[in-house]
Amino acid sequence: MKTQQSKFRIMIFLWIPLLLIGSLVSCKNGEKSDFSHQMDIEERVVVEHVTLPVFGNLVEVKTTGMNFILPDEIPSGWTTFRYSNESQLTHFMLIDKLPVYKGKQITYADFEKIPPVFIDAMDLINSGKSEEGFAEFDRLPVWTFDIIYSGGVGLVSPGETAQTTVYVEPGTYVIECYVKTGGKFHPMSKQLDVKKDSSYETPPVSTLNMAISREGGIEMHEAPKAGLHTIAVQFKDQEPHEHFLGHDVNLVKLEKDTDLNELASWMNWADPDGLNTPAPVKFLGGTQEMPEGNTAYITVNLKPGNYAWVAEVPNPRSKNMLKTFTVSQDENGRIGGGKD
Ligand SMILES: [Cu+2]
Repeated sequence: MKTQQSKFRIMIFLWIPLLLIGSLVSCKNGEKSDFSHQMDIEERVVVEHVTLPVFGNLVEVKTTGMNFILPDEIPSGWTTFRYSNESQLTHFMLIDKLPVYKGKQITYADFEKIPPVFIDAMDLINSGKSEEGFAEFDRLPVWTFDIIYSGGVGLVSPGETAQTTVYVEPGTYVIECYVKTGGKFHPMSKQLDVKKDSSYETPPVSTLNMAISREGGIEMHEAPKAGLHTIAVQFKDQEPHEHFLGHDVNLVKLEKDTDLNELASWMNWADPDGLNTPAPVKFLGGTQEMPEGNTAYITVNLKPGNYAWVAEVPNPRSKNMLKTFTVSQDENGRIGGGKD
């Protein structure tokens, strides 16, 4: 724990000059299989005329304002989170597994002490007091660094529905989103209890494979064609980046006027303009960060067009974590990597 805290402080120290510079400048692979062979489909739903398969237990999550609407308790095992954003703002749903600290289960009430620290820190950073802002993080409870980020659905734009399947262990969880409105983190969270169950142990079946790591960035060697895909995202490693969080994968629909540099800088919460709504692009889900060795499954119906995968990290392009690609009707889909 002490080591982690020291590392955290060192990272803050190293990171402050980067923030100041930034402020000055900008003030494992699954197996291929046909869907007909899936054993775990329990329910199907029609989304834009396509049936999305469900793997394991289906948990429907809805946002209608600054809220998460979902059951208070779900069974453990493979779980498909289908997240409908019916609000006017971009959100995501990150699944935090709360730790047991000194023999005591950390609760939702304990968790609620964290967002105000980030809000106060960001206020100071936004007013140019970066050093004071980062000093605020000393107020974080020590167990903050034992929270396990356990996947979830990536950024989802207003009016969109996205679906991601992850394995959830029994435990006490919080679902959260820390996108900003008016420069302030929402905050937006809900307690979720996961009870031990053995009904959902069959892993999803993927049609495409992706890996993400510090060394290779986002790697996806098969070009997706238009249609329904379940993409296995393997977290080959996981370590905090400059913003103290690990890497994740978000799907972006690119338009002719999309500015990839603007998108890249938006992906860093510590940038005063980062993660602030409205988002500069349309987000179509993805997976939140998971510990090394885990695999999340993104199920998406891809229409022809231009897209990007992007991680919510500072400077994603330099880390090969902003990858453009084209989805075509024919065999000519291609993966790109740095289109301007
Ligand atoms: Cu949100």
